[in-house]
Amino acid sequence: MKDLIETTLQELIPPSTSKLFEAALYSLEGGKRLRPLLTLAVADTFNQPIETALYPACAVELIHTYSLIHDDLPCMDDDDIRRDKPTLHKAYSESRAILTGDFLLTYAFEVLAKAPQLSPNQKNALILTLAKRAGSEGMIGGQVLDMEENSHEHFIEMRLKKTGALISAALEFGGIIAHQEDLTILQTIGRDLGLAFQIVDDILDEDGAVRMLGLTSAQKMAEDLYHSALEHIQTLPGGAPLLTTIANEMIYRTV
Ligand code: GRG
Repeated sequence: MKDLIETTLQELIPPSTSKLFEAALYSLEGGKRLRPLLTLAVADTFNQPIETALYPACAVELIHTYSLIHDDLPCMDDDDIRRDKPTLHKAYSESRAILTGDFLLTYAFEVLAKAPQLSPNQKNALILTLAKRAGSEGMIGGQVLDMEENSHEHFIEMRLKKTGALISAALEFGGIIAHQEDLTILQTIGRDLGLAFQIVDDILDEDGAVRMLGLTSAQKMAEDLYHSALEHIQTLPGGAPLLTTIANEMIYRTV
């Protein structure tokens, strides 16, 4: 499945002489593709052909990559390394990093609008879902809380929005593509898995949740959330073994 994601990303952003595409490809390279894998796994769970989910799955990865590029900028987290190589603003320039992030964000919505084999209603639902999850009530709202607010007070809310919202979008996408009317269970899984994923990230960075709760409590919180997500995953058709595997990889990752 990861191969299909890579091939589709190459189709969407082919190697070219464009400086923008060159920088976009540089940043896209090396991601684990967890979010697009979630979309494909949910579509597969509901017996939907994977091909119909590829463009939407890649749109989520484009948004995720844009968020990493902008998050790494000197005015945000000021990071030097991303995906095992220099961050985009280090390898190129700050202006190129801002514009490449802007391009990936904009292009994600173009990719949804031109996704093959989906109805206008499905595309509309995908666009609305991604806009909401990536926007002020989701990822950007979470980033604002992270940068500007008392992070202790907003401990859960910040993590749910900053990280959980896009993971939820990835799962909801699978449901929309598979014509599911009720996305509540996918949203619940997204909430638990997204929060657990961010707490694991805090643990690996020895930051955030660890400073606030201590290592043991942070680990217990991540475990509890992961098991809650698993219980919900197991109520999906066939017990959703593929989704279980990806959820497991997200929580028990070593990098
Ligand atoms: C600046 C618009 C804007 C948003 C920033 C999501 C986010 C908000 C910033 C990303 C920084 C970060 C480390 C967030 C925590 C979530 C996380 C662990 C991201 C890394 O995701 P992986 O492990 O990365 O899936 P790869 O590289 O494998 O895709």
